[in-house]
Amino acid sequence: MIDGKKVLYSGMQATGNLTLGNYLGALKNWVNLCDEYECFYGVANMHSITIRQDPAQFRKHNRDLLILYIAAGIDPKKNCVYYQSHVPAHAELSWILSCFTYMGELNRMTQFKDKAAKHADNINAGLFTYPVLMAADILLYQADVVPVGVDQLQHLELTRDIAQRFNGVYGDVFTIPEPYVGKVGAKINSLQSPDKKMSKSDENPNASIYLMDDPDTIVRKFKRAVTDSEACICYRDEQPGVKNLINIYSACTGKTPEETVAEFSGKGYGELKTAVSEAVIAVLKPLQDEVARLSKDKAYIDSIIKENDEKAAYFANKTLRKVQKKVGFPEKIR
Ligand code: AQP
Repeated sequence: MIDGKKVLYSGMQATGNLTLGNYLGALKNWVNLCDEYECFYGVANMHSITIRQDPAQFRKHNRDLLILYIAAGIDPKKNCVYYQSHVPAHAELSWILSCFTYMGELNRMTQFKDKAAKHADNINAGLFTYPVLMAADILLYQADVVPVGVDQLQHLELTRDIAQRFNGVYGDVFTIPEPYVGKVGAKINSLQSPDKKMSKSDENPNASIYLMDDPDTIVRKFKRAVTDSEACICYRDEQPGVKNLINIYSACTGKTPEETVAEFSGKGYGELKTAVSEAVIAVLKPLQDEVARLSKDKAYIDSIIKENDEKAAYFANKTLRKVQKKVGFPEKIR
């Protein structure tokens, strides 16, 4: 608890330009949680280097992501948006927690198996211990809740196990985090392989709508979106491409999938694609304008980075010092 509010932690990796999936599935909902919780939203850049990044591009993606958090509506004066790499306590706690995590537990993580298969030429130790760093992120801020997609539930379970194990030895040091069970965001799939999720690191640019795509690009990508030969606007698993378009339209307009199906009854895929493009453009335009405005204000963004780094470090160091004391590290002479 901070000032009577429960603490919420989440983050995104700066692994590329954000997609519509990141926005509708996560960021849009994060904004709605800002009043109810004391939120810490990290730019998870230490996680990002488990996959090779081009330094110049990576630096830009870091800043763009932080600006997007603010442009989307997270008030950086009330909540905390910060770079994970600016708070060394993440790395320090991660090391300590790795001594409370078993190899067998990490071996069971499905995301490691998936990412190792995808990046067979770079199966580094960081990819393997990624869940321990994620546990440190969450536990440093004594988070009560963590909004996670289904793909991250296993990591959150492990975080809880590590925290309970540590508390079992040393007393109540960590708050045991719960998955956030409010309204979850839409799951958006690839426009080219609609059985896979839309991903910012997808190599095919036509598979994803990027948040900064201009209207012509958005229209073109939806025109090329994979559908099927059923010629029916139905919401069912057998038609993953059409189902995905309905999900996107519904998430952008606030309608239910059933209402969307009724609206397009008897119409063709072309009409659906045009309407989806328009709905997406309408959602992204104000966001893009705000990003453009904030990007020009270097002094403001720099001041936010400094302030929020300090805020994050204050809470993180409090937990870290407690942990260091519990395990028996000698106190620093000040
Ligand atoms: N397609 C999606 N639909 C709904 N939600 C999504 N998220 C990601 N893709 C979709 C949510 O966005 C947040 C960002 O998570 P992340 O940056 O830590 O990485 P990720 O989940 O692995 O996202 P990407 O875009 O697929 O990144 P890469 O390509 O780097 O692996 C999370 O809350 C996630 O659920």
